[in-house]
Amino acid sequence: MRALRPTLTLVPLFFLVACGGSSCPERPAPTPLDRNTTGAIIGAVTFHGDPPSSTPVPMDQTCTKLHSGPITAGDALVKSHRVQNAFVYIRDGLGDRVFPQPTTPIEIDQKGCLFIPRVVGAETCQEIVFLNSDPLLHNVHGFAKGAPWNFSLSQAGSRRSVRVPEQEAIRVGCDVHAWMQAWVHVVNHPYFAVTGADGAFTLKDVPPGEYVVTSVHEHFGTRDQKVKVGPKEEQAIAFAYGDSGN
Ligand SMILES: [Cu+2]
Repeated sequence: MRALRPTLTLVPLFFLVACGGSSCPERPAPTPLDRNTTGAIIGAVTFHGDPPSSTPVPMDQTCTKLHSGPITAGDALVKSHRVQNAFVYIRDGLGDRVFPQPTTPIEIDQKGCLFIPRVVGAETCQEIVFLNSDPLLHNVHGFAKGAPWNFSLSQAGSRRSVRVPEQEAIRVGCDVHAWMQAWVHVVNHPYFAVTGADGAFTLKDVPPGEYVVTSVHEHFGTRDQKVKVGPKEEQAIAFAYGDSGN
């Protein structure tokens, strides 16, 4: 007769996902998307006039040692009139369409005592992983209106996830290092982009329709553009900040 062994139920730590007290229900069945008719919205975000400079970062000694050159916050990156880190998304026009829940996580690293990247987009309830690549304590404080979160990532390699159930633009900070800041823009569909150094964006697989597309920048503010996308059309729009703001 075999000896009875105690059964241990182990809950791996990585299954403990913070959701700020709100639940993330399964999405209803996605609305069929006919890819034979979908189009695209492309364009660029520009700034005209004297380009603002990114805020210098007054890092402490420990964090400064992780860098070899000058450090800026990356909050106002403009090069050749092109605006980096603008969040561009379809704000209106998708109606009640439901899209498949994304299964790939978004990652934000805490590296060199900065959040990298500084601006991300995510879908509602998509896994957002925060990790710490620095040999020191960081904290992740998400100032979400509905479901704020606040936890520590104590050492290099520490990671923890959140899922945000509501559409919201969330400022994220580190309570240990006051200069650390990131923005997580949460929407309930896949039509969003964060501009790179060339200021460009592409929203692919857009169903035919009339939309309001919005650009959000943490310093330059919000701009709207209306656009009509016909079957298989690629429509170009532009967002301009600064002197000739539209
Ligand atoms: Cu920190």
